[in-house]
Amino acid sequence: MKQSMTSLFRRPVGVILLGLALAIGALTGLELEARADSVSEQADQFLTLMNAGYQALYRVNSIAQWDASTDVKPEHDAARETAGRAYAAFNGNPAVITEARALLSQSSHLTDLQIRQLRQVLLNAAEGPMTNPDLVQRRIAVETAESSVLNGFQFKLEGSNVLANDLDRILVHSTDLGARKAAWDASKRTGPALKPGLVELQGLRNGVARELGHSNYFALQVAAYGMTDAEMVALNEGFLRDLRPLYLQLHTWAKYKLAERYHQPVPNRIPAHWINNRWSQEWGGLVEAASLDSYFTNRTPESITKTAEQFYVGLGFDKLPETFWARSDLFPAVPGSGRLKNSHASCWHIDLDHDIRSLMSVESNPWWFYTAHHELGHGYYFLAYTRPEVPPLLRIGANPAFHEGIGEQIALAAGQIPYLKSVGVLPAAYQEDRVATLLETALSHGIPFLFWASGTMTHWEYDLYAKDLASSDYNARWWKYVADYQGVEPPSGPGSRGEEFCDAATKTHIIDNPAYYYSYAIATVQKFQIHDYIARNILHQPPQSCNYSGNRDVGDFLRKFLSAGATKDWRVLLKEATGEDLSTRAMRDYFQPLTQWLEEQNKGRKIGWD
Ligand code: X8Z
Ligand code: ZN
Repeated sequence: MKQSMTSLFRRPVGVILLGLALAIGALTGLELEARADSVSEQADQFLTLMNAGYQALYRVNSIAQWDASTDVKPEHDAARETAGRAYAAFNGNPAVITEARALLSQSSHLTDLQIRQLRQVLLNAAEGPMTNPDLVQRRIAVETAESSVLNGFQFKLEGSNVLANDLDRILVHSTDLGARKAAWDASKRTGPALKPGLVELQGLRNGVARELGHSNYFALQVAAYGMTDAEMVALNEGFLRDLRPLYLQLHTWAKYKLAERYHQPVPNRIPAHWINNRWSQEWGGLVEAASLDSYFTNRTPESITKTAEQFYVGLGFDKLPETFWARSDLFPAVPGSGRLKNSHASCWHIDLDHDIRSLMSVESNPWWFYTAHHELGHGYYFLAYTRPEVPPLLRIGANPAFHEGIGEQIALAAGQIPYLKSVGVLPAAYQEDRVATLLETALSHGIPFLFWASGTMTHWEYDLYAKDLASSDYNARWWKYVADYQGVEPPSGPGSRGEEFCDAATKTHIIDNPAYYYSYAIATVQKFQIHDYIARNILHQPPQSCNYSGNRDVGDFLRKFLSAGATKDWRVLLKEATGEDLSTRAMRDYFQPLTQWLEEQNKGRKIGWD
């Protein structure tokens, strides 16, 4: 997802700036206090103003960021920076902070909805507190410059320009280890270009968070869950503890399989370029009997996004607004067009109303099929909570993991064989190999992903912000976690990725969506819980092989918690929806049939890497 903000230079410049000036002027006076005859009325007046200013500037900021991400050029970067400053000038205004704090100190006179909005005002302020304008402006400038480097990076392979999709294609299909290593190496070249900015951002982001009393930037992000940073790390470690036995079996099976594929001795840890993903975060494509590649070769990229929309429409959701199709940027930039765009998929709630857009580079293959369903999940969540009962300040997920989880869960459902047959992606005669499907699901969007997300990403970013990780240790720490949590090593062996590289910075989120990645881990756990509930209690079908297609009861069930946005506590929403607290129970149940099969396959093999 993209929480964002822009085009101050397009239409509404005068209106926005005038409104902004009036709003700030109004806040700095004490008129509010004089006029309001009760705390609650005072809060209502303040929140009316905040919601209006926030929504207007959110839109301005989003459009500037959208332009900068879809067409990288200096004038778009300049507009993004200016819009970012205007957004911070309003949301981080010291008068806003003082007023929100004063109101919250009298919370016994406030409603739950008012308290939630006021807390959100303070979280928004903490991203750009104008109690320290210099810090905020430097953060915005460095983030703009870093995104520009990342989004405009020209990958090269043997001297030729290539796109990220081209590198991914080699990692997915090539069996030539030399070509695989070249693609992997090429994908890591953004790291050194991004490292100096990341070093600056480490200090600037922590500085910004500390300005309003958060202990570090990681803690500020985790505050969206109502948790401390240490609690978040402990939650993620719990996931890893629960799933470690299954991961060790999968890791063992995978390394034997890969050694056979590449005619190599079986390694202890898996060399990163043997795996189909630049960061070894997903291990798809290892199970030939479950490969769906051939069923996508005759489809168009357009049909991929339309099929994804159809999934949601079948559950009773509206078609996407016409503006979604007119304004989104869904396909790779045309080679030679000179346009460079962000290659990472995202979905944007531009105006916190009905202007929703997705930025993707869709090609016709199973990975983009999955990702299109993921992105539209964000889009349908935006639309579900865009209603008068949910004020703009609370038009966000119940927590960030809810936002990631919905599309993840729909993508899980859209990958199930009975569904794929019912919509004609697979022929009616397709014979499912149940173990193969389950193994592919575990490898591609389940278990290794958690060891990357809860393990490597969460721990490295925790160290970066909460432990002020020294820049001389960035890469060593990165590969220590890759080795310890994922059981993966660099292509040229341990110790071959010195500090002249910065492999963490090659991951989009480290630059663009910092201290957020545990949200995907929680989303992964939660998607199995919600899917489990739907399969057992609404569809009465096995969770591993079911079909949501056309089921309005499933749509009604989802809409109930999606439409709440952040007006309710996420723990309450999850419990109300599934009857359970957050737990790996459903995930373990889902893959339970694999355990015995894996143990048989791995008989006599050394399990794990230590
Ligand atoms: O970043 C994403 C989405 C955008 S919200 C495509 N995902 C994570 C990643 O690519 O690393 C989806 C799953 C994990
Ligand atoms: Zn997402």
